[in-house]
Amino acid sequence: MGRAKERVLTPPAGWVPPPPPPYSDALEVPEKEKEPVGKTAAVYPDPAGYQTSEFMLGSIAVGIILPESDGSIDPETEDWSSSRQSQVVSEIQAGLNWLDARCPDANLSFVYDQHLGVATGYEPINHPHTEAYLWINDVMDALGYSSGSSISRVRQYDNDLRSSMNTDWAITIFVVDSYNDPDCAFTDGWFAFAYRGGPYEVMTYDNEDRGIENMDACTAHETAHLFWAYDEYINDYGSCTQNINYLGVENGNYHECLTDNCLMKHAHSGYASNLICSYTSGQIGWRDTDGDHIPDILDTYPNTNLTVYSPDPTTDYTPTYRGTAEVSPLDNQIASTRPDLTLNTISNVQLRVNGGPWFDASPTDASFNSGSGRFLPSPPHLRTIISCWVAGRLPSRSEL
Ligand SMILES: [Ca+2]
Ligand SMILES: [Ca+2]
Ligand SMILES: [Ca+2]
Ligand SMILES: [Ca+2]
Ligand SMILES: [Zn+2]
Repeated sequence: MGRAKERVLTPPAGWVPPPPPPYSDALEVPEKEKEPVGKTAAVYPDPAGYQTSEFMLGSIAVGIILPESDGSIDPETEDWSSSRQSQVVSEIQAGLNWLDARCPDANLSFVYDQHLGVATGYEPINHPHTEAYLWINDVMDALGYSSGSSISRVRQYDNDLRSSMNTDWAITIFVVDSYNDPDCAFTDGWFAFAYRGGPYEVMTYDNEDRGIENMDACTAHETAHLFWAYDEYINDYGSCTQNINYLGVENGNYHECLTDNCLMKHAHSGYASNLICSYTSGQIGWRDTDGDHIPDILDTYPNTNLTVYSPDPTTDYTPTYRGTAEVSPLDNQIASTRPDLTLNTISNVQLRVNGGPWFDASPTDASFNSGSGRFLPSPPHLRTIISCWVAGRLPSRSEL
């Protein structure tokens, strides 16, 4: 049976092809990479290895990695100059400082680990964004991370950054040189993307037609994705009810339900107008329902417990009382299987007997995640009331 010849239609004069379907530049980490078990599992209260950017509060280590093609695999078309590399770093820092300025209560701080010009055999800009793993694997290999997928390599790097820089979170920002590229975009038209929840975002030097001078806006937008923000412009998987983030905040400013400007709706005009809508704020963990300047995620009381002394009453004149004080994280709405996290710590535990003066309990562990007090009580035939006061971000007390 013969096959019909393919028909080739000539478009009428003046015809403009329809734009490609709009894609969300926020990617979901593949299912098998989402919550790997084993060595990355959480040791309470530390985050699991896959929780590198769970909510945007506290200190953030930022790896800035600029791949440099060396011609060993692909023909070379780009070469960084040090002045353009400096531009990239200062634009990124401006974008992150912009986020800090939007929410002082988030207490954000950033520390940087810069790798400007890591050799790769590929010319990243001459690949589709779906092949980013090729050059990411290459540069992560050069940085000492040579096993696993590109996501897992960058995660390992993020975790190392977090521990060496002693921060709450870590993210990686790759910037691909696009200086000589005609459309300043990957071969499939993408020019920036990020994984929701981390571990990395990718930008091109020129941000398509927006120019390096607008990389700060792009950085703020992509970094919000790393901390679970959704896009609000029309896109292939957006909806008003999508709500996968720590607080479970819906995408209420998605273009179908609300038209407010926002960093996540119009990255550049939202940025220029200093606009982050309340939905995006909630998605990245900035919501403060009671307005006391302590974000909801950290606005929790520690749990305290004094252990009843046995026997009661006792004839022991020097009984040792024990108790525990623990931070109590808010439920993590991303998934019930993901550990709940908090940045709160127990800073002090105090005791008093029968309304007397407060005195410090002695911790039995260095981190004060449990505390015990030793003291001489009043004569044991009298009823003794022991009070425990725990200072965390918010104090808590219990009585025995
Ligand atoms: Ca090169
Ligand atoms: Ca291109
Ligand atoms: Ca700028
Ligand atoms: Ca609050
Ligand atoms: Zn986006």
